[in-house]
Amino acid sequence: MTTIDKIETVIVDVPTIRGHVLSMATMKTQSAVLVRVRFSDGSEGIGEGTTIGGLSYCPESPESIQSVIDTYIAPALIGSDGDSVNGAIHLMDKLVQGNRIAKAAVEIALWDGLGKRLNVPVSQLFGGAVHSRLPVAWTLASGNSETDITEAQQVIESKRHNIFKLKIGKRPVREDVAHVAKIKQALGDAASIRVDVNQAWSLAEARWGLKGLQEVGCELVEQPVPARYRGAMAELTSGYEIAVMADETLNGPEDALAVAAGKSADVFAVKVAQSGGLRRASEVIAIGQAAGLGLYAGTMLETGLGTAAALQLFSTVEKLDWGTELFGPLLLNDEILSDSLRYRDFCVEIPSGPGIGVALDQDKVDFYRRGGKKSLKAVSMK
Ligand code: MUC
Ligand code: MG
Repeated sequence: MTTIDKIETVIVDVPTIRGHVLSMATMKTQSAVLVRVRFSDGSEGIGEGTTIGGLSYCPESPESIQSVIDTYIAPALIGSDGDSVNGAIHLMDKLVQGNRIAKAAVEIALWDGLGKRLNVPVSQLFGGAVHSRLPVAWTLASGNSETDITEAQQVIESKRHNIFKLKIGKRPVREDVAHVAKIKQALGDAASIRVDVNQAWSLAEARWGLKGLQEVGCELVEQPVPARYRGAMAELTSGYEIAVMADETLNGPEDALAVAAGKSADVFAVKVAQSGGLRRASEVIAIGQAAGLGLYAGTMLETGLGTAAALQLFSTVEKLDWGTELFGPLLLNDEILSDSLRYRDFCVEIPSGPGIGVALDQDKVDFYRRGGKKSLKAVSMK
C-alpha cells in the first residue's frame, strides 16, 4: 500500500498586476497556501488552497487554511492509504467541520499524486476530458471606467478574452450602472458583459440594480445580495430577465441543493475551493445539471496550480453554459509554475500531463514564501 508520509504547507504572497478592486477589499497581493504531499513510494502531489482579501471574502484566511492543515488534517492523514482519495475526504469531513478550502488544498494534492502514480491526468480519474480548452473570462476591476475600457480593448485585440466580469458594489447603485453602461457602450457586441456585486446590495438596491443592468445590456449578475438571503436571491431570479448567479451562497453540495430547490439562482458559479475540493465540486455540478441550471467555472484567483486542478475537473463537464473565469495566474505579477498555463484564442488550454499537469518553480516558491527573505506584506488591502 502507498501511504501518505508527509504533508507540507507554505504560504506564498505574490503581487497582483494592478489593484483588484472588489466591493469588500482591494487586493494588491494574492496569498496562496501551497501543499505538498509526500508518499511512501517516493511520489508526490501538489495542491493549493486560496481565498480572496484576507478574511473579507469568507470565513477562511490563508493563515487559517495553513493552520487547519498543519494542526488537524496532516496528523490525521499521515500513514493512511495514499490511493484512497475518497477515504481521505471522509476522514477530513469527520474530523474537521467546515474549512472547505483547507480540505480542497489537501484533496487536490492527493488527486495529483494518484494521477501521477497511474500516469494519467486527473480528468481521467473523473471519467475523462471532453474539452481540450475552455473559454475564459477576465475581470475588469481597476476601479476606473476608462482604465477598464483600455484593458478590455487590449485583451480583445490580443484575442485573450471577450467575456468580462465587472466588479461592482462599492459605489452607489446608480454610479455602478453608469460604469457598466459606459463599458458596454465602448465594447459593443465584441464582448459579453457580466457583473459581480460580491453581496454588497440590499434587496431594495438590487431591484434597482438589476433593472438598470439589464437595460444597459449586462447579461448576468453574480451574488447581488448577501449569501444568507436566499429568499431575496429567489425574488431577483424570478423578477428579472438578467441571469442571477450564486457564488458566496454556494458552499458545497448541501447549499447547491438548497439553492436549486429554492430557485435562488439561474446559474451556479462552481468553485473548487468553496465546494471543498474536486469531488465536492463535481457533486455541486451534478446538482446544477439535475436542476437544469446554468454552470460557470468560478475562481478564488488561484495561482496556476489551483487553476490547473480546476481545469482538470471542468474539462470533464460537457456543458459549461457560461464558460470559465479560470484566469487567476494572469492577475499575478509573476509565475510560480515551471511552465505557464496557455491562454489564447479566448480560451485556456487544459494541461495534458499526469496528475493536475503542472509543476512548481521551486525558486519562485522560495522567493515568494511568507517568512522568507523576500517576504511581502501578508495581505495588502486598502
Ligand atoms: C468572486 O467573487 O467571484 C473571481 C474573479 C475575480 O475577479 O474575483 C473572484 C471572486
Ligand atoms: Mg463572485
